[in-house]
Amino acid sequence: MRLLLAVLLMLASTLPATARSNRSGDYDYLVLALSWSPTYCASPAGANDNSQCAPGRRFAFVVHGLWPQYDKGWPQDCPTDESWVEENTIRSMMDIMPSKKLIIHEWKKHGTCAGVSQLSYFSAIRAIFGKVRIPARYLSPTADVITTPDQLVTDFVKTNKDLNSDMLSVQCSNSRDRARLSELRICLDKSGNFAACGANENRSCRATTLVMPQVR
Ligand code: U2P
Repeated sequence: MRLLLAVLLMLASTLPATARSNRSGDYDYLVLALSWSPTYCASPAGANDNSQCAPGRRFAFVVHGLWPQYDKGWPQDCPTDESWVEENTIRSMMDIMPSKKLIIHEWKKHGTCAGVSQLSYFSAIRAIFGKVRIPARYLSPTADVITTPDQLVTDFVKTNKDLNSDMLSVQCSNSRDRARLSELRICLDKSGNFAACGANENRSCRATTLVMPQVR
């Protein structure tokens, strides 16, 4: 009997995050994922993405998404009666989230789990992105920025008085020595205040040199 219980507990700990509930609004904290657009645009996916990557689209940090998170794992694709995203809503977000497909995808996968209406979800993205101060050197670099993951975090902490290093997670390509920044994740509590990240953000970039390709 005890063995059966132990096996069941072990199995439960390996179930996907969505096993917890997938009920909209049931989550522990939020992540604002900021993508470094030039890295994305240099990737095969970016090559086909005109709205974000066509010549002259000089995006730097853009919003990837606002993600409700469990302490470990996250809910996704929660039931919704707002599955349609209006053209107006999409247009209103394109300046900070410059891809129609992404906007729709992020609402369906993550926004539906946030426990708020679609309009409130996109308003929250704008409000939270608006309060993150991007350090000047990352606003629109015209040459590649060569830095380190720690330096990137330090710069954000210095520029944002309410941010600490445990509230940020740097994501990069796999390489251990020289890697490109793919995104910076910023953690928040359920009220939208910057807060310490959970286990999902433990795997921060380990590269010794972090390259942030210049805006195009
Ligand atoms: O990291 C690769 C992709 O996994 C999804 N992801 C990652 C971390 C997390 O906390 N939550 C999450 O959903 C993202 O998928 P997307 O939203 O792009 O479909 C991320 O791109």
